[in-house]
Amino acid sequence: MLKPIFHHPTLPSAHMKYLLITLLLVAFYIHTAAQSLSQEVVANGGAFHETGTHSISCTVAEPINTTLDTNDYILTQGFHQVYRSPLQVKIFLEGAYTNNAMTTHLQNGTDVIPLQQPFNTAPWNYFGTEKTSSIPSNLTDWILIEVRAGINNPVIVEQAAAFLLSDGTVQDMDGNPGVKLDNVKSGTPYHFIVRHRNHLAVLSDEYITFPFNYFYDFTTSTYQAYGPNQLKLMEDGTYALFAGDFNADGAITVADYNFYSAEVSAINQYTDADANLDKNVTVADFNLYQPNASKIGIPQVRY
Ligand SMILES: [Ca+2]
Ligand SMILES: [Ca+2]
Repeated sequence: MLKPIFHHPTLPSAHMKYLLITLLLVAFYIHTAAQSLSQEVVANGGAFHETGTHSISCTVAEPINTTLDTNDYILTQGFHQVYRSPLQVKIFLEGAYTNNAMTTHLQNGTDVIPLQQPFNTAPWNYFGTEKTSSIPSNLTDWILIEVRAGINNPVIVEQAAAFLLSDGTVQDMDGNPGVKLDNVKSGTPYHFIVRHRNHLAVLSDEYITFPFNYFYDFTTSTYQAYGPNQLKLMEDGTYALFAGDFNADGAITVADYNFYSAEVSAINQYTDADANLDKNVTVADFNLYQPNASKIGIPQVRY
C-alpha cells in the first residue's frame, strides 16, 4: 500500500537549502563584487531575470584571485583575459649613448637601417613580420623584446621587435609608445628581456603585470636588470647596455673579437660589428668591446 510522503513543515529540503545558499552567495557576490568589474574580470556568460518589481542580472565570471609563484612555475587562478597591451620601456645602448640620448647615425647620409626587423637570423631566429615603410627620423635602431614567464622559467611567452628611439623609449610600427603584445594575460606576472644586435641583453629585475600603465626604465639603476652588474654606468650617472656582444650570444668573449675582426673596415653598412652604430666598423668599435671583454650575461639571456 502506498503511503503519502510529507515534508517536515519547519525544515526545508536539501534542494531548498542549496537554493537558498546559492541565492545568498549570488546576492553577496553582486553586493560586494559587481561594482568593481575591471579588466581583470572576464565575462563568459550571464543572465537577466525580472519579476516586475525586482530584477537580477549576473555575470558568469571570476576575477583573477590567486597567484602562486615558486620561481620556476607561476599559477594564476581565475579567468584570464588576453588582449593587446603595450609595454613601455626606456633603455640606452652604450655604443650610441651621448648627452642623455642616443645617436641616429645609422641614418646619416644613406640610411642603412632595414625596413623589416633584423632579428630573423641566428642566434635570435625571430621571424616576426614587423616592418615599416619609413624609418622615423629619431630612430636609433631596432630592438627585440622577449616576455618570459618567471625568472627561472625558460618559456618564452612572446617576442616582438620595435623601434628604439634616440631618447631611449620604444615605439611600435604604428608610431605608438611601447611594444604591442598579443599573448600576455591581464594580472599575470612576467619578466622580459631586451635584446639588441651587439649589446649585452638584460632581463627585467621586477615582475610586471598588464595592463602596464607606466614604463620600465633600465636607465636609472643597475638594479633594474636582474643579476649582478648587468648594466653599465655611464659617466653622467645613467645606465646603459654593455656594448660589444657582436655575435649576440649573451657573453662578451674572444668570439666577439673574432666577429669584429672579420668585419673590420666595413664602410656604410648595417653590420652587427658596428658597436657605436655609425655604419662603419673601425677601431672605435673595438674600443667599446675591449673594456667589456669577459662580461657575462645571466644564463636567462644567453644562447
Ligand atoms: Ca658574444
Ligand atoms: Ca662603428
